[in-house]
Amino acid sequence: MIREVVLVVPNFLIREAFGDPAEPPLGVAYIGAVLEKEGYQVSIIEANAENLSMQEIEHRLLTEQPNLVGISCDFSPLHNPTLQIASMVKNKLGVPVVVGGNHATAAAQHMIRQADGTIDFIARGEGEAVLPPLIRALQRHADLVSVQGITYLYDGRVVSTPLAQFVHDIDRLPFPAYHLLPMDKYARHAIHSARGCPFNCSFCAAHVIFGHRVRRFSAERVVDEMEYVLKEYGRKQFWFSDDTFTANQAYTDELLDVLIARKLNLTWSCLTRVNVVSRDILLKMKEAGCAYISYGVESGDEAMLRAMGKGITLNRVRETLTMTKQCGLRVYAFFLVGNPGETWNSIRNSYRLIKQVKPDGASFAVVIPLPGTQLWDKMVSRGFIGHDTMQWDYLFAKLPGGRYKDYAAQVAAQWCDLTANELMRACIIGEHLPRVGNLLEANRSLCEIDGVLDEEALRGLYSAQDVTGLDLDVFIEAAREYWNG
Ligand code: B12
Ligand code: SF4
Repeated sequence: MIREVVLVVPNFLIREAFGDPAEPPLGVAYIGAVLEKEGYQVSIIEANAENLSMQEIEHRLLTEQPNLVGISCDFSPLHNPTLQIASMVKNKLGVPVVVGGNHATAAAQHMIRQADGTIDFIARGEGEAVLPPLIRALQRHADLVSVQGITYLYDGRVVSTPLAQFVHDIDRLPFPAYHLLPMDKYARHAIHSARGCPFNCSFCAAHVIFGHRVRRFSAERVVDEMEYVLKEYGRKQFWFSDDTFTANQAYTDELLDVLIARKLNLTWSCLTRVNVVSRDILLKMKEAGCAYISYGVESGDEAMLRAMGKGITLNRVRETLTMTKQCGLRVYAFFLVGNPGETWNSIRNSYRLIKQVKPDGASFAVVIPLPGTQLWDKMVSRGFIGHDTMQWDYLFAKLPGGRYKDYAAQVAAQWCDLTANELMRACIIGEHLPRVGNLLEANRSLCEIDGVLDEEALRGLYSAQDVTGLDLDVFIEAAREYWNG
């Protein structure tokens, strides 16, 4: 009889790069809420927020003695930690193990084989649609082929049943089970106003779980949830972690009206694209408490944007970023380097774009071929990568001081015109460009002699300013790129 379920979020082990976890994991929180509604006793071991070691996770599991364990493998770097936890659960508790999440869904066939019996099921797609029917089938000893969205081993063969339907009316989902999470560990609160993104960028895996059709929560419900989190947990800062927050501007408009009318006095931020905002929406976002917008710009090179299937033009990028700043919102621009076709010249075009539009901040990352993306399929077919060769453990994003671990760069260097070192260097310089550019602009008369950048003066500027976390050589190189761009 399955009555008690424990959901485990493995430790991301990326504190060095990101600091403490900023926001709660919504996936397991939704699943927990749905299972509780069906009468199960649920707890969540949030090993990431609580920074738990494998031994500590094991200790918690042995104390809880659940009848079923679910593990969240949303991110590819969690591939091995997930297998380790599954193996420990099988050996120590011997109860059914179900793994779900973005990476598990896209890599289901490979993962179930590799787990060699320690994972019983991979639940593909939205957990709310798969886990409850799976548990019911297990209780009744029913034929598993009737459960949609699962992958399992049967007689040594991998069986994958057809995907379950998307949750049709997401408004009927309960609020995420925040009470099961260590809420005091998060700096800000993540919330979703919709699921799905209609675009199809070659490097992006967001569609693996939510697909391309946008399903929205009602505006009232989203603001009710924000109010609930404010009252219960005192949270005043939110991040809409929707794939593309303004994908449906008519809906965003409605949501903003409700936010403004409720006068909750919250600040928030979101992630979106340059081609789905207008001046009116931006002004209203400001009025509703939006502090900054992160735009997926990806590149300042028109050919690279086309190659990524990004569906935006540089003109539109310039126009939107400028307009956003004019509307009183801060702007962050996300860039990727290392897509097929990347050269130093295309990277310089990204730097030029930064010089032109002056975002408040820029994030540069080496592209990772994620299972389920067009980039992944293409590079597997060209023989550069495969499930057996990817070393997911080495993929953690960044190290302190803006230095990058080099694995993603080594992988990407196989198909673009740059070495791994050059790709990493490109990211470090790009990330510092807005700050160095500002310093340079403010001290232009000091640093320029007859139209030429004076490197001696630059060194003086470096020692006179607070440039914490920035090496002198990066400062000089970024200043040169900015000056010559
Ligand atoms: C918020 C977010 C983050 C936050 C995480 C916050 C947190 N505490 O979870 C931060 C900023 C830390 C982050 C970091 C990274 N992220 Co991120 N992130 C997201 C984002 C935007 C939203 C995730 C979310 O909340 N979804 C909402 C919930 C409801 O959905 P869900 O998590 O998918 O959960 C559902 C299902 O997956 C499933 N499910 C999940 N767990 C389980 C468990 C069980 C037992 C079952 C049955 C089902 C199940 O059911 C859930 C409910 O429907 C997604 C984009 C997206 N659309 O998913 C990218 C995304 C998940 N991130 C991605 C990546 C690549 C990363 C990084 C590797 C980036 C980097 N280079 O550093 C790091 C990974 C960190 C690490 N572990 O090493 C990829 C993941 C793909 C992949 N194969 O790895 C995504 C899909 C983005 C993309 N464009 O491709 N990320
Ligand atoms: S990168 Fe952003 S816009 Fe492109 S498909 Fe992914 S979520 Fe949608």
